[in-house]
Amino acid sequence: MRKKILAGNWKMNHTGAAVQTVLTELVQTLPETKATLIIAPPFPYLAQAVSLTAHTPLHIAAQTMHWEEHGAFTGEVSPAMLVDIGVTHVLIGHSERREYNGETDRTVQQKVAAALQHGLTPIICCGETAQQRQAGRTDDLLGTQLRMALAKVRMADASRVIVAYEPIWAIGTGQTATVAQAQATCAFLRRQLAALYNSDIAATVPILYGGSMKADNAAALLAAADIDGGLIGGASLQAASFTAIIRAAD
Ligand code: 3PY
Repeated sequence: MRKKILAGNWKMNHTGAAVQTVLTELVQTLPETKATLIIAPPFPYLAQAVSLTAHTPLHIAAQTMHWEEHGAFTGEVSPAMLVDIGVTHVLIGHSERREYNGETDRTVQQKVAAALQHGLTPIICCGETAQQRQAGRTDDLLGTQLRMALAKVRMADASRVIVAYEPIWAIGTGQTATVAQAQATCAFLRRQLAALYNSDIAATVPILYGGSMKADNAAALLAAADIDGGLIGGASLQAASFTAIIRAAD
C-alpha cells in the first residue's frame, strides 16, 4: 500500500516574514495524517524552513538544483548544498522550469541522477500542453519524458523516486484534470514504470497529480487508484488551505 504524499510548491512566493508565519501556523495546526508532507519554498528560505520544521512531520524540498557538485555555474545551487542544509527532496523538471529556464529531458536526466547520488528524493515532473493533449500525443510525450528522466537510474534506485504528473493546461489556470483524465494518465505512467523496470517498482513508486489541486477537488483525485498524492501550487501557500487538503487526503 503506497503512502499518500502531499507536496506544496510555493514557486516564487513569500518572503521571510510570511515563511515564518505560514510554517509556524502549519506546524501548530497540522492534522494527524499518515501522509508524507513536503513544502518547497524558494531558495533563500530553505534553511529557515528546515529550522522551522525540525522535529515535525514536514520535509523541505528545493524547487530545482544543478547536477554538478560545484564549479563555475553562477546562480546555481548544487545537490550537496541542499543536503548540507537539511533539504530532503527536490522538484525536477517542473513545466515552468522547462518553459522559462531551458530545462530539457536531458537536464532532467542529469539532475535526477545527481539527486539520487546525493541522497535527495527527486520529484520528477512531467506533463503535456493542451495542444499536445488535443493532438492525442499525451502518452507518447509523457512516455518519453519519463524514460529520459530515468535513463540513468538503476533498478536498485528506481523505487527512490517520486513522479508527478502535472498537465500544463491545469497549472495556475484554475482548470483541473477530471479524475478520470488524471487517473488514466497516472495509470499510464505506472505501466511505463513497469515496462522500464518491473511491476514491483511500478507498484512502489508514488505518482502524484499536480495542477490546481485544492481542498474541494483533492479528495476525489486522491481516491483514484493510481494517484498517490498531490503537488500543490497556490493552495499550499497558506496553512489553512494546505491543512484542508491534508484532511481531504485521509
Ligand atoms: C500548480 O498546481 O500550479 C503547480 O504547478 C504545482 O506544482
